[in-house]
Amino acid sequence: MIDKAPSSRAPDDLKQLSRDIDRKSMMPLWERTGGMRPGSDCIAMHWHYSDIKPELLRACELITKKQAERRVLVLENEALRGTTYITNTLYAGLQIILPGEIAPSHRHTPNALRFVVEGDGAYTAVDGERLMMHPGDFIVTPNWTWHDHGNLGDGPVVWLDGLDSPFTNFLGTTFREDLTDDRQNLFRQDGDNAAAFAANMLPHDFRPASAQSPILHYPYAQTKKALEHLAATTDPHPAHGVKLRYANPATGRHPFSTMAVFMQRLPANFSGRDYRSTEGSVFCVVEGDGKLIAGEKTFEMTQHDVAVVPSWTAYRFETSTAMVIFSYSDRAGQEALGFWHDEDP
Ligand code: GTQ
Repeated sequence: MIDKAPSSRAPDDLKQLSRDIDRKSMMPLWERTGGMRPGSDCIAMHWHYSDIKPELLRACELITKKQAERRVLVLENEALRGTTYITNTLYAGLQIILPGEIAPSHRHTPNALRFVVEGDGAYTAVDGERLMMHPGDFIVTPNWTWHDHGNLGDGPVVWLDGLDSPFTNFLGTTFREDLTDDRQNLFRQDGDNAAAFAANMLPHDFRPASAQSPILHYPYAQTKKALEHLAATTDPHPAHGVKLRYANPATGRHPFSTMAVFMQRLPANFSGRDYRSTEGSVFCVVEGDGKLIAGEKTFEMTQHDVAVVPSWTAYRFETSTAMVIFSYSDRAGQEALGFWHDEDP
């Protein structure tokens, strides 16, 4: 009989087995605690812009853009200190550039997004074209495209960098390269990219070469107009208000293979329903004030504040004024791999 009852010696023998196999880099699965469940060790967190901004300005006095290459304060999840990650799959940092400065050109395999927080007159050059940045704009830096930043204005400009570097690190696929010149050759005219891809048309012979959006710049002026129109003519979703997803026109899907990107508008005095999904999300307040209640925590959010809600943590919004909130998440990657799941009661 194979399935006979263990003898009285069994508990000691079992412990001995665990010790012996440990030396051989093995472990008994039956001793694993926790088991299989959604979510991660990451925690929901909130960064007040009033805490971030003074430190960015302090960094401006202490290190030049050239020395720093990118003058960025990285928002790290408390559960992931030392990694540069805000969730297991996402990076977030706030970058500041002063008038006249240049952030030298480089390229890397992680995809990057810029969300312009404050200031005017800066540009990011991507793939041979200069894109002027205005507050509320969302800009795509597809992986392996050369990019450098500059500030032609007369005040500091701050934006949020969102990267999928945890994906490339996890997969062992992180490469980067510096350009010898600080500035890349601008072989395209201003407006070329928008003319070819952002007029609800595509060049007739366009064949997507990658999963990233061919549109590089999604101006806030357009996004705001759409949100306001929908807010005036439709009922808000009970959890999300009016929420739009930035689309890749070549696929109808997300602007990146990994990151989904959104802008939502919540009306004044909104009391949102709880929602959770397997995606981890980074939120940045564009306009207005309100609460983000994530799990047991309540964050009093105001303009330019950033918050993170990790996978499978239930959250909801309560507003005082109307609020506009930008966000990005790893939903695109989860959907592509067939793992995304949500709970919308
Ligand atoms: O501006 O190219 O926050 O390469 C991290 C890595 C910004 C950038 C970051 C980067 C950049």
